[in-house]
Amino acid sequence: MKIDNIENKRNILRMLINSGINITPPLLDFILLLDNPIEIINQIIKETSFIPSFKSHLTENFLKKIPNKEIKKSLERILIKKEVHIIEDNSNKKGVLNQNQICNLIDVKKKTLEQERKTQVKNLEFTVKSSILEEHDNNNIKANSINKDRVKSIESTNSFFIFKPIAKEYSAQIKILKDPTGKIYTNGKYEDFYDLTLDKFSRLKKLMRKRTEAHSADNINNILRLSSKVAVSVIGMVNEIRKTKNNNFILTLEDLTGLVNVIIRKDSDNQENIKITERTLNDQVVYIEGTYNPGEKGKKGIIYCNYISKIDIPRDHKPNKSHDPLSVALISDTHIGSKEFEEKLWNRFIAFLKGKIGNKNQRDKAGTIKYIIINGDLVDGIGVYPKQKSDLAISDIYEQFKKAKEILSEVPDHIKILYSSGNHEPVRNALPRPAVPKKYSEELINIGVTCIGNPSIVQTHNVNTLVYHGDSILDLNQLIPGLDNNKPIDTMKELLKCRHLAPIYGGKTQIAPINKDWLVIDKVPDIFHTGHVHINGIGYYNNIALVNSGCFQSQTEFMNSLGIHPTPGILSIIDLKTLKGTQLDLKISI
Ligand code: D5M
Ligand code: FE
Ligand code: ZN
Repeated sequence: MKIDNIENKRNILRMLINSGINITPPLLDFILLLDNPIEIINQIIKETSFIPSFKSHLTENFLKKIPNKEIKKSLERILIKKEVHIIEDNSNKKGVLNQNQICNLIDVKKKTLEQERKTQVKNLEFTVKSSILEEHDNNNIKANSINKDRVKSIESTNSFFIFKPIAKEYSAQIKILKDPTGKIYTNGKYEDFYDLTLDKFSRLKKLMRKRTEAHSADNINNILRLSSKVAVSVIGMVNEIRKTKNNNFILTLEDLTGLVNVIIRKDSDNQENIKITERTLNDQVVYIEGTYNPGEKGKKGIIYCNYISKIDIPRDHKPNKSHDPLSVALISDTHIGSKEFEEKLWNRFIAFLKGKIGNKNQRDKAGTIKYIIINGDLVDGIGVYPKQKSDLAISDIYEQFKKAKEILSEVPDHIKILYSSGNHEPVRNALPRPAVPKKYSEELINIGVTCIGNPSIVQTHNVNTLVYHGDSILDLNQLIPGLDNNKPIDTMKELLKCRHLAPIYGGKTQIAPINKDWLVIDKVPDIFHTGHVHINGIGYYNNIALVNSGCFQSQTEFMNSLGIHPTPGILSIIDLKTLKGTQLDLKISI
């Protein structure tokens, strides 16, 4: 045996012992002849982690006495994938394994597979190909488009597989970095709105100044004093935006020193300027570069814009990640108490968390879930919209919470639940919202649920999630061309670009008059989680993972009248180590 084989053998034995897996010396020798034995052993370890008979008190001596049937089975599975490769390579191997042996092994595998099919024994699927779990890179993919043919493999209810969630081995690490609960008092005076706007502007201006180009932006009063054409730059809040009959845009910008008009011409050399302006709304903060043209004899001057930008998220933003192989499930809008609450889908979610459904990959994924964030509308509440009563199966708010406690008690204990308030919770509707008061949530707290306000920032295992119910998404969709309710991710990107969760006043989104603006996105999150629209989405923006968590409620009459077609039961999971997103459609097979 070659020196590197001896080293490999030691490593392999160490890996196996650490994983509690038995192997016989002949099988070990066999593996060492393969192309990449360490990789194969890694796969075996991964694949056999659910097989109870692999659990043993292992020593090297013990290894020799243990039958290796199951290891062999696992190996066959791997070999069938590698068969062509091995056969091609065989002529170069000087080891004991000949082509006949390999062919025999493959024959055995084929026969086993045949038999399995005949006896209708459902087996675990180990290939990634068969998984309905969709890994997303920088794409915004609709879960609805998941290929249904692949789905059949999800059903694998073999009772002999033990579910060992890795998340159980880690203690929860939760920090609530931002939560408005208990800090949102208002005097109820008109001046409170003024204070809020001042705070919004000064926070957003500070963020804008971090952009290198905006370092030397001037105050509006200084610009208005200019008496000749000169290049200027300014940071201002949009007081008004309109399109002229020639399809140019005129912005009225405001800062603490004055107001100035800005013209953005439709034939601007930089068409990006037009694209940004089309998506600019009142009360947003923008940075403008251009030429100031002083007005003649008492007329107001105007800035001819040649560059406009929003604060945005730095392109090279490096998100925080966890060192541990854990993940967070992001949900919202269960609407417990509503006749349309999809309890069957909820039960599938619980079964998934318990490792009772899903193929090997899906169970592995379920085992990594350490946290669940519920982003509002856990209960349907009472009196939230006209004629809601006829949509309610449980019309008492306390009873709704009792039911919530019942169903959340089913979540395995090692998973920590955070629960933030939506517009259906019994708290004030205006943003920011406090956590649900104890008189409703006491039983939830007793089972370990942490109640927080909305918006909040939650750190789980080093990763910061901005939790915002999403009330303003509908307003933006109505006002910005190209945005629509079926693509919540695009709207979430707009919110990130303007660094504000509800950039406009006066729409459906109520904002409380307080002296601090809780809706400014000061801190760039690692995960941005919204709900409310009831239509799921997953994507990325400058390395931030974006999730709109859909719902667990089917369409109500009210939604029907609004033309909203919800997508219940699509579960979004974000891996905290990689920030990769996974969507699982719980509707498909049970
Ligand atoms: O919101 C349920 C769905 O209805 C979601 O898609 C938002 C939409 N919705 C809610 N309220 C309104 C109003 N007032 N106008 C238009 N669309 C609305 P939920 O928060 O669960 O009731
Ligand atoms: Fe909702
Ligand atoms: Zn809502």
